[in-house]
Amino acid sequence: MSEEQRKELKRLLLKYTAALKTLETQISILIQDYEQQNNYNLVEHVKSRIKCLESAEKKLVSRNYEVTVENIEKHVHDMVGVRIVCAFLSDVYKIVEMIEKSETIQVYAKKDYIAHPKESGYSSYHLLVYVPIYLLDGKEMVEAEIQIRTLAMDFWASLDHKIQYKFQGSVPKQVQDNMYKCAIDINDLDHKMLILNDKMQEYKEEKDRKE
Ligand code: 0O2
Repeated sequence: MSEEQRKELKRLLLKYTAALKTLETQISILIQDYEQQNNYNLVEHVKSRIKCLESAEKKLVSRNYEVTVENIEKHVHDMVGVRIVCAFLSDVYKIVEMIEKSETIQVYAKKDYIAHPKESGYSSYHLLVYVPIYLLDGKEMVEAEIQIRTLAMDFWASLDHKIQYKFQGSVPKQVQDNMYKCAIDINDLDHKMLILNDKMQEYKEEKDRKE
């Protein structure tokens, strides 16, 4: 890598760091505000990261792009990533709505892998967004990806990541099929838990009315 490219990369990483900080702060404020207004905590936990250069390189190579700093910025849309994990399916859509209303975070694409799971069985809601950052030269919008999923979806995706997703080569069909079946079970559990929670909410409201 030339000195020029090294400088470019350093600056790009600074932009990603700034975007990640802005995104984390904004999301945290939105969650707290929602909790204050609704007396309900929408989120179990939030995880964030800047994609490592090795993964970014792999992504570029897999898509037949030359590995350059320019191509990372242009073609790797999830260099800045935040994952929001919540309890119930309905929470996912409330979080999406909350982020869409934000004036700081600009949503430019939505991928609903809950309504339309991937072939593997992967289920989550992805928002592709722009986040404003302010450097010496002024304002810039930086791309980021927000993944929103339930605890159950997160359990499946985290294990899938270890079992097959990152495996370089072809995964035995039996493993693929069984992972898919587990995803169906996970989806089933999410629906059952949602129904149980709704029932419990109704029960509590009824009880409060009577008292
Ligand atoms: P990692 O290591 O998790 O970061 P784009 O990224 O928008 O150019 P792409 O790759 O089609 O295009 O985006 P997609 O599929 O909408 O989202 C990619 C991310 O979703 C992945 O990032 C994973 O985090 C997650 N994902 C997608 N499919 C699966 C799956 O089958 N299993 C698991 N566990 N996660 C999945 P990375 O960069 O591929 O990986």
